[in-house]
Amino acid sequence: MRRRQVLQAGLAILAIGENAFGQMHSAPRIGMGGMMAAPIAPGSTWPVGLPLRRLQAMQNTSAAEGEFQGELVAAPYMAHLIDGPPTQLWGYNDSYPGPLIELFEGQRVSIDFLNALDIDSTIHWHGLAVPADQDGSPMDPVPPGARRRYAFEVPAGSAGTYWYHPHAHRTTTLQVARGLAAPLIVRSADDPLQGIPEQTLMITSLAIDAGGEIRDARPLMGGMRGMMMADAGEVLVNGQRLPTHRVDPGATERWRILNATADRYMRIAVDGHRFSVVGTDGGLLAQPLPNVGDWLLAPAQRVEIVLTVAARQSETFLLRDLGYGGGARRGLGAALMALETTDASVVEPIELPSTLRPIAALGPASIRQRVVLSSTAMGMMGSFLINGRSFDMNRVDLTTQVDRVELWDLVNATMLDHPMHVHGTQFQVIGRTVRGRFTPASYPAWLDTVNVPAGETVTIKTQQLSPGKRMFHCHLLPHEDAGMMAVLEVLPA
Ligand SMILES: [Cu+2]
Repeated sequence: MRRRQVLQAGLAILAIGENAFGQMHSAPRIGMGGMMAAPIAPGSTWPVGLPLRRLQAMQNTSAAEGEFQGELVAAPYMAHLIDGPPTQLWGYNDSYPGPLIELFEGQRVSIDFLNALDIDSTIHWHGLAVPADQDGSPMDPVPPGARRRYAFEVPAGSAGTYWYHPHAHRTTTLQVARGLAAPLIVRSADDPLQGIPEQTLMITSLAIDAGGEIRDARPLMGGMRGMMMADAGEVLVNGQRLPTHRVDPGATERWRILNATADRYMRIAVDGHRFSVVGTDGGLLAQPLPNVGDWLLAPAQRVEIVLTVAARQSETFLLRDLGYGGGARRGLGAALMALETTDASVVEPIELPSTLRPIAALGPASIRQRVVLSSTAMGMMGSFLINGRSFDMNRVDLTTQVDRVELWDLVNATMLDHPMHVHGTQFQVIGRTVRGRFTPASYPAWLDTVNVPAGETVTIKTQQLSPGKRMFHCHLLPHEDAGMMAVLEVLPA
């Protein structure tokens, strides 16, 4: 009891220290120094150290075999996040994060959506290959007060960790920053990691001012305000600030970690631990990637790791964002979650299988496209462009054909990193070119979002499986809203 109180006090001090770093826009590495007040109301505190909330899966209201039915309402609601005034969030079904949707490969899904906000919204099923007209793109807005049904089939082989969020024209940042984001997990009947206990860790950020209001979450016209917003936010796991996750010493767990922040790069690490990476955006790797110390998680990316906790009783280790320099002002770093071992006896670790799930080679590419990311003369303050143009949903910027395998060279001619996201498919990174020197990717992985570092070229192999117009954009959401988005038209084969 006493030890626990001491620990929580320690976490509180740590949290305040981290806040100080966030406020000072300072070094990418985090430290313990700095004792400034938290950026919320005087006398209010954000509770830390509470037991990690386990996200509950949304109930399937269909009794039919192979079918999932549910309802999502996007609406403002009052949430009690801090020991202080309540905060008006925008939530799916009055929850933050929104409800976890758990699906199975091959399932027919139908989700009724009611937009109870006062602006257009959509639901984008990030990373899932659903038909273009069910993808919740800005071309398909759901007006305030309107309902629509999203219907699609969960693709075979798509088991993995996804999320859903609004994708309305010019207001995606606003809507995500106010709370509209939620995890979606696709399961397969033959998961090779089935026996390993699992946690979903949904990382979001929220900026709350002294009155309990969401700060700086307004539609953004340029990059500058977005930067301010990102720097000011508190990073939360499953909607909680620095929660405590208790496990038995020596236990092995599978964590699905989602970067669902609007615009924050994170480099994930656990103090005193190394882990195996077993999956990326689109699901499992072919083989576990062992002995990993930290992992870059760009905005919108997911990673699945398997971690064997130290065989030591009653100790605390922090899951951290170590910070990342490549996004310029975005490398802040933060403590995300305390991993605390119980005083139970040490349990036996679970061995990982040597192979997970084969990753199909996409076959030879029949065409190579060049996609240049650039910025206007104003640079950081102005617009970011794709092939010299700002987003116009009435224009087609790139074309492809159903099933055609293509190489895309994503050339970043700006001074910032951009996490680039292609709708409707999962692609593979072939390699990176830095100062003219090409380095092939060392293992295949399914991604829907790839970080393209400043000045580098990332080459991906990609294929679209159904016709229609798809979005291709930067997932730093303020960049997307400011026009760093293109239309990819997929023509019938
Ligand atoms: Cu960008």
